[in-house]
Amino acid sequence: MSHLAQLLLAFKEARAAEDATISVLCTDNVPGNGDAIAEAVAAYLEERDAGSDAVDWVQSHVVFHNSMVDRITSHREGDPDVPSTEPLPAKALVFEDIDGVLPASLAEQPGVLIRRFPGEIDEDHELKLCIANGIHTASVYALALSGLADTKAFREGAEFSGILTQYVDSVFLYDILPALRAKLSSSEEEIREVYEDWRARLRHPHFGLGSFFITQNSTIKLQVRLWPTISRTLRSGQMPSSFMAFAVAAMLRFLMSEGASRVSKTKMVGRVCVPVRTHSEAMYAGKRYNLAQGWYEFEDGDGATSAALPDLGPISHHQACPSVKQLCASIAMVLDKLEPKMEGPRYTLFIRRVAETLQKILRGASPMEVLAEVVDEDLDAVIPRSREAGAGKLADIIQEEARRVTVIDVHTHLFPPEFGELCLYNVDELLTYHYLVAEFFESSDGIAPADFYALPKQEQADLVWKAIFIERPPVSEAARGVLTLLRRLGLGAAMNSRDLGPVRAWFADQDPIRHAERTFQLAGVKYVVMTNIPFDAKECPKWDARIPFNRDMFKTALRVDPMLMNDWSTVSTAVQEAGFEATVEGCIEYLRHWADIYVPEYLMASTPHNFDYPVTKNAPDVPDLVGEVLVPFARERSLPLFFKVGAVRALNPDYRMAGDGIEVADLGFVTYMCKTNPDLKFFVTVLSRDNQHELTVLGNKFRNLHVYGCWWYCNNPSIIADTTKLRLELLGPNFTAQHSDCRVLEQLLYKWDHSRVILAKAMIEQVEDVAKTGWPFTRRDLRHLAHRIMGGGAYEDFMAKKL
Ligand code: FIX
Ligand code: ZN
Repeated sequence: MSHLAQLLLAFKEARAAEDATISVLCTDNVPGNGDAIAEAVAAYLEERDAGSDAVDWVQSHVVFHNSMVDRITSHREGDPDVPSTEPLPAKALVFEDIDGVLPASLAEQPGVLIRRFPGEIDEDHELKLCIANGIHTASVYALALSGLADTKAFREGAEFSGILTQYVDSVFLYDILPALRAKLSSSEEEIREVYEDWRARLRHPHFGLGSFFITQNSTIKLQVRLWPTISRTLRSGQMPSSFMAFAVAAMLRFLMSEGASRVSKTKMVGRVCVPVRTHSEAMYAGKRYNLAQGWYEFEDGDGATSAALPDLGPISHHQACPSVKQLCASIAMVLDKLEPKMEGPRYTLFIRRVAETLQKILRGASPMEVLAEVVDEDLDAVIPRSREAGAGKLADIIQEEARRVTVIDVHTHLFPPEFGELCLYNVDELLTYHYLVAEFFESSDGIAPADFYALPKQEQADLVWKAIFIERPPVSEAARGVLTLLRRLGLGAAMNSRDLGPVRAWFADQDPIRHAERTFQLAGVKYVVMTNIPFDAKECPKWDARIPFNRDMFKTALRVDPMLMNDWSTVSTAVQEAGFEATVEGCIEYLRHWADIYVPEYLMASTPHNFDYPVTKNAPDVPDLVGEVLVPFARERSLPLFFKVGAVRALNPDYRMAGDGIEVADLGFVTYMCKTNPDLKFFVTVLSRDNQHELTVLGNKFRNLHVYGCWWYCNNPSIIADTTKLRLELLGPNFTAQHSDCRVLEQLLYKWDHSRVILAKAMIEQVEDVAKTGWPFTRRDLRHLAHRIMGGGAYEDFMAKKL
């Protein structure tokens, strides 16, 4: 501190800050760090220069900003000198600047936030302590005891990643979120954002800290990271969850020493539950651990916590395991010391839960086994209705399940990155999505569609950006979508600066295959179904070249619109060009040829305007392509027919792709098809809201009909909400609630993000009403519901159904 004080004095003497203010920015991790430094500097100056004006000068010329730093960088595997990289946290650096002396440009830096109001930064600290740090502290003792030496155990694909993630999600949902919701002025959304940011880091492939390293200073960490949540929960009259009881039990088990092998008064030796044969001795913060031999040195602070707990020595003989009562007494000794002090029946019950969990571990169950049990019990526990107080009510759980379920997307226009230019991604493609282009024509300052389309893509994108996002407030669903997805990609700061340059540069940097994988993962999409068109001149060569791609991510669909339209001229030309005869049999051969290449999920078409079937007006020499080709072929290959009903193509031809309209369709043909082909399966979605009711009833009348998706002009929150509620009421969990129709890869992010929220709302309304009857819904039921209507459960069920 003396150096800083001397430096400031030097500035004073050099008159360096006559008209300016000096900002001292701390990058340590202590709350109130600016205030503490200000005090220390003042104390130093007073002592050194008593009577001088130095203290006054510092007070009037220097601002010591309180700050919060959140950047934990571990090192590259095998090379301690190279820092590992992870995505920038949303709040990497937060500075308090009540007087507004910091330059505005600082806040434009990615990850930097400026807090201008007193108390704001305290909320940032509280959020970080209770969420990020709290989650770490709730996890690492169980990890260390399980021989998992670092938090890489959370990464996708790691052995316990699934269960650990469910665990921390639950600690957040049941304990941390409600406690913070009651205490802070931040909105629930803000609190959730902090958690999601942290969760993504914890699971990120380049993130991971030593579990033992994080176990340090355990008693203090229990006090500052978990106890605020536990005590607030108890004070609000609620019970901490069984997950929180597990967190405390695991920590206390870690702090139980082998007794005899105490290294010093405060340094002790503990024993892991699951040794790791391949491990060699390692160090953390001046202490050693050896997972092969199963021991670790640790300190709990002053030794008092461990002293309150039974020694591990005698417990190794199973009979000697302390009773729950004995454990309760020990645990109470530890928890009674924490502030604020707790008492009362709920506190006693919480201690009992911790003791029971601890006893299971002491009796030989591994922490991961015990955790699996906790997760399982939670899945089968009856969930309280939302009108009842506390966390983990129906609404919370449904939102959570809808947020986390991995979805399948049954109809898109996406292509795998291996298909080159057909795989659309990046901000220019996003801005020239036809939904936005149509909005642009509504708002544009006179540019004719033909002139617009004549421009290069980037210029089109610039015009759309300017018209929809800069010159007018972006409020439509399609515009909101762009903003959502840019933020989800971590481009929020660039986007808010309204400059497309950095955004374009970011996209240009992406490796398409990695970018696609990451986008699927971020959007929580398991697979998408493409739209594969044998009549398409751009797509055919990709298939002719047999380009390999990831079929687990991209499934195929054989699109046959010209056949459905009975467009004999297009069909016969294509069939002949492919080397088959222009006959009914030739058409079927043609479909066989493409089906063998694609291996499609279904045959699909968008029914033309005024479509009707059976058709009466065909020319006598033209075959009935639906009845003679499509239907027999679908039967031969057991392929469902997948229809999209109600688009009026080229309603405004000048708008080109953005010019399709909508009609209220006659669904008579759906009834006819379902009735006359009871052995064939049909999927149907409609474009007009006015057709939704009728279609839902048809879904209720025909066991070979599956209703899916809210398509295009129905893919707006207000319509999705109504439609989904209606479907739940009439069809139960037997429909596929949504498909995205994405054309540009990153749209998966917004279309699914938005849908998850709105589908959850519809489920909540319906399930709450059912729950009023007293039906005991469990979390397993609600997970099942989300899986059926969003995760492909109902779709795959229908596909497998025997007719
Ligand atoms: O027929 C379709 O598959 C439609 O989804 C498209 O034609 C339409 O352009 C679209 O992208 C709607 O979302
Ligand atoms: Zn489509």
